[in-house]
Amino acid sequence: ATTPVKRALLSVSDKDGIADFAKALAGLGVELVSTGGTAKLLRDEGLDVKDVSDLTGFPEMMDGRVKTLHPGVHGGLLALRDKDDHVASMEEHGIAAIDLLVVNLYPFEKTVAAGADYDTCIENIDIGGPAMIRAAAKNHAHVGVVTDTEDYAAVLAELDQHGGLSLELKKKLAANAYARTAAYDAAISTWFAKAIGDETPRRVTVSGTLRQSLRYGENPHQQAAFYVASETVEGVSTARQVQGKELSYNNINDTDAAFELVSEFDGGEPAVAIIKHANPCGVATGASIEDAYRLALRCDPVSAFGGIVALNRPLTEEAAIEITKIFTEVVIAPGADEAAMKIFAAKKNLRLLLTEGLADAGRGGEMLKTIAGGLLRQSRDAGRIAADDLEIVTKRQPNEQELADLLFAFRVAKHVKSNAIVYAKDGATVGIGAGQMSRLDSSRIAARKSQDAAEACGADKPLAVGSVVASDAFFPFPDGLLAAAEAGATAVIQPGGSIKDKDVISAADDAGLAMVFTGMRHFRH
Ligand code: 93A
Repeated sequence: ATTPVKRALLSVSDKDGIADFAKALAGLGVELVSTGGTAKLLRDEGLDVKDVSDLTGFPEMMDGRVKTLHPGVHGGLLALRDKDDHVASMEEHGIAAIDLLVVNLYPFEKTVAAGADYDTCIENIDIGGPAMIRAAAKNHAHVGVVTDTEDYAAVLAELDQHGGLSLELKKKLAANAYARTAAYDAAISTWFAKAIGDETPRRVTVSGTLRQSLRYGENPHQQAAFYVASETVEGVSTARQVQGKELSYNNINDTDAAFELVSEFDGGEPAVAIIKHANPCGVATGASIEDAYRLALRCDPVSAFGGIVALNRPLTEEAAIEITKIFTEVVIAPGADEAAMKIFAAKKNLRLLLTEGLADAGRGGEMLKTIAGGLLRQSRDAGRIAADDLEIVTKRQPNEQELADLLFAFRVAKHVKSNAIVYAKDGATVGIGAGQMSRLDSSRIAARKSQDAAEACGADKPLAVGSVVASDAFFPFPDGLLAAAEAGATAVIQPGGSIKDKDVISAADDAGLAMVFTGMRHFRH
């Protein structure tokens, strides 16, 4: 099952490491065949290389669209070496067996990510490469197929030690090769659907590349791994971990929630979000990042224990001192200064992730959720409410501070699992009710949290007194709203749109509340 490698075909767009790899192959006595650009590079490195056109008897033509699509190549990849009639066909047609195929494809994904125009994207659809990859992978009993630069070392190691490739490695390479062509076509079909404005393509394809196998999933009996998409977005998938234990499944999920939330506060003041179980237990803006952290922590210091902290500014020494006062699992921030890093270094287990900047909260993209036997697909909730979008529905208008807090609270509520109720005051949450089946229960929980927070910080009245309240969806009845008024809220932000809106508005008027409608709902499940 170990097959020798006498001839290798190398055709790569990403030329990283190819010269060294080819040199090593040549050193092992392997004959090299290459397409134009790859052949030129290898010759410049002093290697002896045959042109693919020597195998095909055709020049590369049509801007390179046709270079390897020929029986001289595909026969050499697909022929069964142990089948007489296959061998006879090779001899009859002068086809040379190819034992190792090294191909990486035209950079379609990168071309799209760079915002290239339609024609450029089309030109970057590789045809010959995937055809060769699929052929070689089908014939893995005889052919090794390398589609990732990171596999060069493993191939060389086997050739060096065993003088050939083991069936085990060839199977592994073949499986990865089909995953590569599948991902490639997934990227093309996704781009195409977008380019023609098809929001509901007949088929959806998802792809990702393994970043990290995880010790377990949400629970220890669940197997898990972390895959990253080809499209890069600032956040947990692109951040650099500078210290701490390996991230767990729940860490990654919560860190994502935390960073997405704090990225809502891009242009504004320093902001901090503390996340537990994918819900914020405190979010605040402040004069400084350490100030914002203290205020975020004040909202629910009990839940913040073992939480995930996201910052919209680089971590400072002062913030690092504050954060390390309690047990925190992960901190993610767009940078950290030296002094802050020193303080964190003393907490070996604390994971610190650094990003280059914030995520674009208004970006598009899609969300996928698996259900039993299927997938649900929707566009990302990129909705952001600004002051101009608001409709004031009560007799009383919100004052300037209330208005700012309403917008803040609604932006936070977008990141709280439904039903979401968020009390906020002076740019900081003071009570959050999440994930309840009734909006009234979320209201009650948020109010209770604000009492607990008051007790914890020694305030003489619940923090919700004099606050504003946000609801991710409309109040179906006045009860939830009245609970908020009772808790001390003076202004309300909610989507509106209930058949009982009239009753809710008059209840707000009776309670002296100011209320605004956003016309946009932010369910999150
Ligand atoms: O335009 S293609 O689809 N037509 C082909 O016949 C073909 N054969 C290999 N592109 C083709 N390739 C691709 O060329 C390979 O997948 C590789 O990405 C690239 C290498 O070209 P060069 O060696 O000229 O840089």
